Amino acid sequence: MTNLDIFLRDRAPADLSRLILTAASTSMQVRRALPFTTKLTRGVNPSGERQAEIDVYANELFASSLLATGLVSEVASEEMAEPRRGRGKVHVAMDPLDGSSNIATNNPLGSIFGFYSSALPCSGDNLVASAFVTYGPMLTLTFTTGEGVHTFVNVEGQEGNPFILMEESASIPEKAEVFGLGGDRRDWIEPVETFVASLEARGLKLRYGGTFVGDFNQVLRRGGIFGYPALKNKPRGKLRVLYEAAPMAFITKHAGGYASDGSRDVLSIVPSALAETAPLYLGTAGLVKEVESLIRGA
Ligand code: AFP
Repeated sequence: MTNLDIFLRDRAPADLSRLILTAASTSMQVRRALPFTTKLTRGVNPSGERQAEIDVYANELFASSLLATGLVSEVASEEMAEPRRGRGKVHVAMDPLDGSSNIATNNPLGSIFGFYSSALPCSGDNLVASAFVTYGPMLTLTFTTGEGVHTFVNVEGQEGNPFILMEESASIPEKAEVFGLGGDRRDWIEPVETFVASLEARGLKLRYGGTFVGDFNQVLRRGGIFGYPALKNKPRGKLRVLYEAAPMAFITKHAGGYASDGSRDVLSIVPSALAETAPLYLGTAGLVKEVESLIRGA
């Protein structure tokens, strides 16, 4: 059994290792708090979405634990209008609790982190690492520092660091089995409607639970495509570039897949605002390139 701290020691720079270990240990506190933080608050986040108690709680825990390392220059979050400043070098952008509208229905939830080498907002080309936590039947941490995509599972009560290696150097299967696209199907742009009809004709299974992280795990393991497309009434989609799309695109790239906004690589997008959104299609490279050329050709 390989513990997370031992694994990172040989494979990642000390500062990134420390930040990934901090996100992992803090996620255990978030998981323990889930049963007690299921309600909505009166607050709204900078994207105008109602904040659940767990959004606010997770945001506070992750922001303060990451800043306490002394390695962080700023922490920007889906739940905060302005970043919090630190005295370190790494720029962190996070979605502290992804899928909070799923907590009441006890569906998978997540936390997403992007570790950037440049001041925010900036493009995903400046990512040096990214990670996501899945609060599902198991508590898992999946990350890359640019050398493969690795998943660790939380095992309480055992020797050393409580995160144990579950899968090393994952790669997204070329043979696609599943698809999941968000938004109301009536609002999908025409090329997306055509694309999904062809996936169904090829026998791919629909897997969409309403939490990006949970749905992405399906694609990572079984091959296929996840997306939150451009909608007729929302041409820029819903998912935030800095906090959600770019960090997951970085993991997709290092698992041999591809991520597009319909016209270009998501990692090349230079957002002009912290909470800027973009359409997103990611997963098996061949499939994503297919929908990209349909959209470009439209
Ligand atoms: P919440 O955090 O508000 O639950 O939103 C989750 C999310 O950002 C992402 O995880 C999902 O893929 C997507 O939104 C679900 O959006 P729809 O509810 O419009 O399908």
